[in-house]
Amino acid sequence: MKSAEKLMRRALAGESLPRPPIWLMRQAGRYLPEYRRRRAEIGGFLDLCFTPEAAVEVTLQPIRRYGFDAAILFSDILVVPHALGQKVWFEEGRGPQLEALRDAEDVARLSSAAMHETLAPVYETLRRLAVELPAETALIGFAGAPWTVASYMIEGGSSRDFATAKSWAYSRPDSFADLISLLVEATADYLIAQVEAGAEILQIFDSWAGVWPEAEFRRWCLRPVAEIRRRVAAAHPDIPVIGFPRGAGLLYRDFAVESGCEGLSLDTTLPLTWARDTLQPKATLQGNLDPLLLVTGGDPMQAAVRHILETVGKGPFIFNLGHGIVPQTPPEHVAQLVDLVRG
Ligand code: 1CP
Repeated sequence: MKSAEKLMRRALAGESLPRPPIWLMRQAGRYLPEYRRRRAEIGGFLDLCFTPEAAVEVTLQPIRRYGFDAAILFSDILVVPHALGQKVWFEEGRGPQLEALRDAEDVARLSSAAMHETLAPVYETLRRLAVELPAETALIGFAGAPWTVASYMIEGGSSRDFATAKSWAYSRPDSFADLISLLVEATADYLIAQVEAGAEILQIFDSWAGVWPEAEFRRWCLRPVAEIRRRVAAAHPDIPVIGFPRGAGLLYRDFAVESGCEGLSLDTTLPLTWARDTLQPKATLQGNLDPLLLVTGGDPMQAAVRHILETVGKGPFIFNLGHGIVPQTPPEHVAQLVDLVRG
């Protein structure tokens, strides 16, 4: 099947479909026993990302089980800092850890010179997926947005309040801007290379976009993503991009108008009638079931799914969660969700 004919691509082209396509953020991962087995065999998380045979396998696991309309490349947003020369490691149960950047000199030491070489296994994974996926399944490539990736680079891992990264941006905006520019350039090149390896759709995850006041949201989230989107379009005008400015609230509207993204992934908290009236005329919506309702299952999940389908399901729309699947999700609930949406 040609890319443009796949349900995901039709939805992103603005078509309203009789039933919405469905895929789930973090659809590969720890809630699946077959993922945990493969992960235990291979050892390190980055080894899993950089071993094409294994990364292809875990990408395909949820496709085999549930027949989602899209497969998302198995990798992580933090392969970019790794490829720029920063030390990144994953410890069981602790999440990602990085050797934190402290100042302008640390930023100046980063380099994209070896990036494509380091990321070559990711491109190989995409090439193999493009061959192995079922004909109707779209292949999604992705990257983190500059701000979200920068937050991990400065905080040295996950953060509750982003105090170190935000303070740097407020007190030393010039060196912070240098880091964001480097990430804009590297991320655009990385996404373009993913398309050349077979990605048919791209998603840009700005998971921590919701922590900024308006002016800083525009400067550090919206403008960098719009610049990446512009560069990808210049190289590959036919590839749609889904933006995910999680937590941006009313600023989702500015993002819809100015980012250039065809798709808008809605977080769990965004009011759906507002999204339908304000955002859906401008972009294909994706979302936004609470991942914890997928853990709960049963009537509460069914009622929420019905509400989403009734409000924004007429399209253009892609069914998804409002954030990634959590590890305690029962795999049977995912099967029930897929039946319900396709029902
Ligand atoms: O132990 C393990 O097996 C590692 C758990 C894990 C997995 C399965 C991590 C570490 N990353 C991933 C895969 C991953 N990460 C994918 C591909 C799988 C899929 O979607 O099916 C994708 C798209 C991501 C993206 C990602 N990584 C984001 C953006 C989306 C989001 O959830 O907000 C972020 C913020 C990360 C950082 C990261 N990597 C890993 C973890 C546990 C985290 C989150 C840490 C935190 O909450 O701060």
